[in-house]
Amino acid sequence: MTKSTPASHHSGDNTMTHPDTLKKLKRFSSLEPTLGIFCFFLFTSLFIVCSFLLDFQSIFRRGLHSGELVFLAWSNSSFSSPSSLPPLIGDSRPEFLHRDGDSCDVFDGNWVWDEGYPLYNSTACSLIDQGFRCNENGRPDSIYTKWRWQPNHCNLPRFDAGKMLEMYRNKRIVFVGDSIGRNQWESLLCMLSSAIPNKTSVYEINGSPITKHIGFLAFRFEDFNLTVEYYKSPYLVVQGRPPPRAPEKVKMTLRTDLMDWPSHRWRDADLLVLNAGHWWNYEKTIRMGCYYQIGQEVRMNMTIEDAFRRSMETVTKWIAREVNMNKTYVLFRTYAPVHFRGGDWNNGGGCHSETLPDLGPLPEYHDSHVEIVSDVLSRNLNRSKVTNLDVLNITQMTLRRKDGHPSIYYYGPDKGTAPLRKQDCSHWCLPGVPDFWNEILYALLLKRESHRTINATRVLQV
Ligand SMILES: *[C@@H]1O[C@H](CO)[C@@H](O)[C@H](O)[C@H]1NC(C)=O
Ligand SMILES: *[C@@H]1O[C@H](CO)[C@@H](O)[C@H](O)[C@H]1NC(C)=O
Ligand SMILES: *[C@@H]1O[C@H](CO)[C@@H](O)[C@H](O)[C@H]1NC(C)=O
Ligand SMILES: *[C@@H]1O[C@H](CO)[C@@H](O)[C@H](O)[C@H]1NC(C)=O
Ligand SMILES: *[C@@H]1O[C@H](CO)[C@@H](O)[C@H](O)[C@H]1NC(C)=O
Ligand SMILES: *[C@@H]1O[C@H](CO)[C@@H](O)[C@H](O)[C@H]1NC(C)=O
Ligand SMILES: *[C@@H]1O[C@H](CO)[C@@H](O)[C@H](O)[C@H]1NC(C)=O
Ligand SMILES: *[C@@H]1O[C@H](CO)[C@@H](O)[C@H](O)[C@H]1NC(C)=O
Ligand SMILES: CC(=O)N[C@H]1CO[C@H](CO)[C@@H](O)[C@@H]1O
Repeated sequence: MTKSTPASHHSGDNTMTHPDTLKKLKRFSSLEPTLGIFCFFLFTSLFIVCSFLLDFQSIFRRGLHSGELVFLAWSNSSFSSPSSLPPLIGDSRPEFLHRDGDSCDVFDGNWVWDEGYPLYNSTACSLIDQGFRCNENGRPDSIYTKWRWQPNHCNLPRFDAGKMLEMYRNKRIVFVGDSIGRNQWESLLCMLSSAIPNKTSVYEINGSPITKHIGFLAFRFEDFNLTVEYYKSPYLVVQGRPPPRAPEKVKMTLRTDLMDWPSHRWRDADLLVLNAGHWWNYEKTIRMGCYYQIGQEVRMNMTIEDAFRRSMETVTKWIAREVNMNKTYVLFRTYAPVHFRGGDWNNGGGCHSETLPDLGPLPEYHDSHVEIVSDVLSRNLNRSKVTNLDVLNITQMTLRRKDGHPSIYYYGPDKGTAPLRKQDCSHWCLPGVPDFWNEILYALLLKRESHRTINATRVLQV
C-alpha cells in the first residue's frame, strides 16, 4: 500500500522515520477540508450516476424531459425503485394509433433518452453514403444515436421493418428532393433492410453505387417486389438553359412554373416524399447566374421568396392535377434546420463540439421556406380535392438536434477528419435524426391504414 502512494515514490525512500510520518500526517490534516469536498462530490456524482442507472432509464423510456429528471434526482434523498415512483404524465399518453390518439400532433414533443435505439447498425448497412457514417469516420461519441422522438400527447409505435415491407409489397416508395432527402432515403433503406437477412436480395436496379453524383437511384427489395427510389431534384421545378435573348448575365434559369422533367415517374408512386428548400438561396441561384423564369420571360428582379412560393404553387397544382390521390400518399417534408455556429457553411461555421440536443425551450425560429410551404399547402389543400397529402413537419423537432450533424466526420477513414473550417452541419449522421422522420412517417402510414380499414368495415356493415 505505502509503496504505491505517490509520496513514497517521490521521496524515493520507503523507510520513513517517525518525524517524517508526523509531518505527512500534518500535511494530510491541512488537506482534510479539500478531501472532504472531494469525497462529497465523489459521493454525489456516484449517487447521480447510480440513480440514473437504476431508475431513470425507465423514466426516460416513458418520456419525461431531462430538466424534470434533474429535479427528481435532487429532491429525492433515497433510492427508489421504478415501481414506487408517482404516476407519470407519460403513463396517461394514449397510443397514436389508438382512436384516443387521433388528435395528437406528433410533431409537438421532445427528444428522450432511449437505450433501445438506434434501430440499425451502420457497419451492417451498406446503403449509406460514406459522408453520413460518422462513427466509422471517427466521431468518438455515439450518444446522439440514443435520443428518441417523443410526442407530448401520445406515444408513437416503434418502427417495425417487417410490417412496413409487408404494407408496401408490390409497391413503389419514391423520395424526391435535395441531398437531405437522400439522407432520409438512405435512413429508410437501412431501417427496412435491417429486417432482410439476405443482403444480396436488396440491390440497386442498375447496379449503381450509392453516391451523391447520381441523380436517380432505386433499390429493389426482391422478396417484397418493392422499390425504394430517390430522384435528385433540389428545386422540384426545371432548371435549364435561359431563353434566347436573355440578358448576358443569365447563365441558367429555374422554371418556377414547370415541374422537373422526371416528374412523370414520381406521380405513380404509392408513397411520395417530397422536400425542397436548401437550394433556394442566393448562393446557389442568383450568385451563380441562375435567375427565375415564368413562361418565356426571365424575371430579373423576382425575389428568392417569390420564386420559391411560385414553385411550391406549381408543385401543389401538379399534385392536384397529375397525382392519383386514390393511390398515392404524398408527404411534403419541411425544411431541416442547419446548425453552423461562428460562421456559415462556406466561411468556417461549425458544430463539431455539439454532443447534446437542445431539450429546453427553443429560441424563436423563423425560416421563410417553412412559412411559404405551410402557407401554400394549407391554402391549396383547402381549395382542391387534395386529401391524401400530409406535411412531415419536422422543422421544430430537428432544430433541437445540433448534435446530429457529421461536422468534421464526413470523410472516409483513409482521409481522416475534415479541417475545422470545412464542416458539414447540414446533413445528418446515420443512424440518427432522419430515422425519426421515418419513424413518424411510418406512424402516419399506419394511422392512415387504420382509418381506411375502419371506413371499409363501416361500408361493409352498411
Ligand atoms: C409544425 O409543428 C410545430 C411544432 O409542433 C408547430 O409549432 C407548427 O405550427 C407546425 N406547422 C405546421 C405547418 O403544421
Ligand atoms: C455493429 O456491427 C459490427 C459488425 O457487424 C460490430 O462489430 C459492432 O459492434 C456493431 N456495433 C453496434 C453498436 O452494435
Ligand atoms: C411488382 O410491383 C410492380 C409495381 O411496383 C407491379 O406492377 C408488378 O406487377 C409487381 N410484380 C409482381 C410479380 O407482383
Ligand atoms: C440471396 O439473394 C440472392 C439474390 O436474389 C439469391 O441469388 C440467393 O440465392 C439468396 N440467398 C439465400 C441464402 O437465400
Ligand atoms: C421589376 O422589373 C421590371 C422591369 O423589368 C419593373 O417594371 C418592375 O417595376 C420591377 N419590380 C420591382 C419590384 O422592382
Ligand atoms: C378516386 O376514387 C373516387 C371514389 O372512389 C372515384 O370517384 C374517382 O374516380 C377516383 N379517381 C381516380 C383518378 O381513380
Ligand atoms: C378552409 O375552407 C373553409 C371553408 O371554405 C374555411 O372555413 C376555413 O377557414 C379554410 N381554412 C383555411 C386554413 O384556409
Ligand atoms: C375515415 O373516417 C374518418 C372518420 O370516421 C375520417 O376522419 C377519415 O378521413 C376517413 N378516411 C378515409 C380514407 O376516408
Ligand atoms: C419530489 C418527488 O418527486 N419526490 C418523490 C420522491 O420519491 C418518492 C417515492 O420514493 C415519491 O413518493 C416522491 O413523490
